[in-house]
Amino acid sequence: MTDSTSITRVPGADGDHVTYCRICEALCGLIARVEGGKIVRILPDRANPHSRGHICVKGPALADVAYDPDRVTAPLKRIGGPGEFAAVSWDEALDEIAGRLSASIESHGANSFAVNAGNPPSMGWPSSLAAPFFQAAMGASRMYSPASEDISSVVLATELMFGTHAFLFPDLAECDHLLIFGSNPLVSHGSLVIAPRFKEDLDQIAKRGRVLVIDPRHTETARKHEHVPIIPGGDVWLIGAMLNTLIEENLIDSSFIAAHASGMNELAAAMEWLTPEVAAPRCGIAAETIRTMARDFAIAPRAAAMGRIGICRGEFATLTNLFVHMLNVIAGKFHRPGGYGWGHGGTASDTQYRGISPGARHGAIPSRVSGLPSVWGAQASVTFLEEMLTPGEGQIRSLLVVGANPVMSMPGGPDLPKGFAQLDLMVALDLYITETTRHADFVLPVTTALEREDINLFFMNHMVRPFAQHVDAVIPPVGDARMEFDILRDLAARMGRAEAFGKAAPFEMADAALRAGVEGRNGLSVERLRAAPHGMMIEGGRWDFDFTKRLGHADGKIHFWSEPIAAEIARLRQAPAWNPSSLRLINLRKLRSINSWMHNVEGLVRSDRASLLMHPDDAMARGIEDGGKAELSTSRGRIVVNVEISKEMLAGVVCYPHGWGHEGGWQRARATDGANLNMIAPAGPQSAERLSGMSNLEGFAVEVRALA
Ligand SMILES: Nc1nc2c(c(=O)[nH]1)N[C@H]1C(S)=C(S)[C@@H](COP(=O)(O)OP(=O)(O)OC[C@H]3O[C@@H](n4cnc5c(=O)[nH]c(N)nc54)[C@H](O)[C@@H]3O)O[C@H]1N2
Ligand SMILES: Nc1nc2c(c(=O)[nH]1)N[C@H]1C(S)=C(S)[C@@H](COP(=O)(O)OP(=O)(O)OC[C@H]3O[C@@H](n4cnc5c(=O)[nH]c(N)nc54)[C@H](O)[C@@H]3O)O[C@H]1N2
Ligand code: SF4
Ligand SMILES: [Mo]
Repeated sequence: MTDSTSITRVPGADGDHVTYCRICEALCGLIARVEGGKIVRILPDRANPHSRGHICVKGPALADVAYDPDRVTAPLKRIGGPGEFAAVSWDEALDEIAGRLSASIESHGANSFAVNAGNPPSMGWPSSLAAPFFQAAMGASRMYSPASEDISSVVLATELMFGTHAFLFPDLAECDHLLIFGSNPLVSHGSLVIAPRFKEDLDQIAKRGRVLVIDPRHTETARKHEHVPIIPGGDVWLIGAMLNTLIEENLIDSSFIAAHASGMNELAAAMEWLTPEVAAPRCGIAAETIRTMARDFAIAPRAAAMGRIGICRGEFATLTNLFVHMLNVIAGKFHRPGGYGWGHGGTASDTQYRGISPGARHGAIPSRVSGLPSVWGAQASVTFLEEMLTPGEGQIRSLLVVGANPVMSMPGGPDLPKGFAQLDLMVALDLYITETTRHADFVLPVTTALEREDINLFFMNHMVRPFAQHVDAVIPPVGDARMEFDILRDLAARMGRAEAFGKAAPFEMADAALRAGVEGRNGLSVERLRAAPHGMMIEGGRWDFDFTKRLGHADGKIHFWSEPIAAEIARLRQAPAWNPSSLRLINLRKLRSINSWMHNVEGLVRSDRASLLMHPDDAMARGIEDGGKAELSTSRGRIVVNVEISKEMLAGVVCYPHGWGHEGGWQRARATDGANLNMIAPAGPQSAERLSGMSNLEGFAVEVRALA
């Protein structure tokens, strides 16, 4: 326990500083102890009423990142080949960038400029605003992000059914029967549903009722609960057949559907063929089990079904996510205690939820060459390279990368440098010289979470128990690092284009959002949060609002039927069966890693290793030994991987993490021996789901061969 009398708020002052982790969505409360101006320890903040002392190994490692000798702490300018940089002053860097970017945009047009914004900046408030504001300042429309490896399919499913992008999530606090499709919250700590004590929530649900984990791997979460093994990509069949059963056996909430939904009859007719018998061989689950799962779910009074990344990136990612939404609504689990629906946190308001801005609508900004749709304003990653390489109006000629590592995180990422080489200018804002930033003309140093004031604004509305926190910086910026927002506003000003950043500072905008939100009437404001450094629970009342005011379709209904839904169900019906002779690959998240960027922390990587998990029968059939090396290949190429034989895997399915196989200036990371999975993942515009532009990263065909 920390002694509250030693709490200080002055950045860099000795004593204990209250802060929170921004590595994953759990946003655990932290206490950073400063001595002699340096952080000497990071502890859990037991006084944080939301995380109540929960942290994982990665939280304390934020200090290792802050003080990492490999960290970029001065603006760097390229003086030679990739990775060859010299330190320059901020003025020199920003003036030269302003001049070159202005010239490039003047000769090639605003849409020759593109932004690639990554996951880490989206975890903070001012940092998440920086890239979109700069994009607007340039008048450019193309934004690349990890959305198409992460959330585009679920965002689109929500848009099609509800006419909004607000996230729907299960009420873990009161649920008694939870279905988890493709998520491993005991390792990931949850995504799009925020509960830092997810593990405890699941234990409580299991005590009251049941937790079913539908996953091809016997995961950490599956081991503690009821595991339903599934063939990768089988969820669309399983859930479709569960819907078919509910309709067939009339286990549907008819009065809710009559009042609030449209298209039920069309959907029912279109699902008639998708019986449990048809689905069973496609998902590897017996027809009777599918029926029982559907019935048990329907009759449980407080039940919810949630999905996450394991169902977001297969060949039918959007339809799978539509089916999860439909399962909840049709079985009568929507917007009720223990069920599934929107949150009611700090900034939630009917106006904020309702509708979608024109630029964020599905397909508003189609890709230039292949015409893949944008989702939520984001371009499909698989079009990035061709948009750099294909000549013509709108060819990407200048690029700003803010906290993204697409060479590691996008399918086909290792080919992106071919595109980077054609650019007039590439600027990156990052903590490290990475596989991506080593190709930039300038790398500009940014602050870590410990060096900035922040507020958990973006995350408030999908917390199981709404919570708000504002924190000050723990230490001043290390070296010459600056906040993304300040860097890009300064750069836009030097280009004479700062108006898009507006007059309001980020925390004034946050204050306005809080005051406009549901708790605004109760006096929630930044000032009030400043007075509660450990953060405060905000009792929005999860179901205490009129959900119909948030439905964005013109008819005010939840749509079960529309042209895209019809087309996807028809496409499913025609889908060829999987050839069982080839192996399928799924992705793995590990506790000590976060995507591609914490492998330079000795304490984390020492006992972490990228290995291909493989079922004993599959290994034996190929003469592969535990701990041996193997070649993992697809039609795109081959990588060498370590093999771990594991009964966790379903036979026929192998599993490997992304974010390994390092190059660049992070020396410890470079010494690790993994390989970049996105070198062999399906890439290029043909590989994506056409409807959402979602990358096909889950369950693709691979071959594995023993290496001597
Ligand atoms: N420690 C750690 N935590 C993280 C991250 C990290 O890198 N490390 N990354 C963060 C990020 S960016 C995100 S988006 C979240 C993601 O959060 P989660 O979605 O919980 O992430 P995963 O742990 O990858 O869980 C996905 C699960 O889906 C399973 N799966 C794969 N294919 C299928 C399938 O076809 N059907 C079904 N039913 N299951 C399938 C996988 O075996 C895996 O167990 O995690 C966040 N948290
Ligand atoms: N094959 C495969 N590919 C995947 C996934 C998968 O499961 N399998 N997962 C996908 C998912 S869900 C995601 S979210 C993406 C992640 O994709 P990205 O966001 O592109 O990659 P990250 O590894 O999160 O790292 C981004 C960069 O941010 C830097 N960084 C860290 N903190 C900060 C900061 O505060 N500010 C700034 N400016 N930079 C910072 C890091 O040094 C790193 O270079 O990967 C996706 N790609
Ligand atoms: S679970 Fe770990 S990485 Fe995620 S917020 Fe908490 S301490 Fe940070
Ligand atoms: Mo993600």
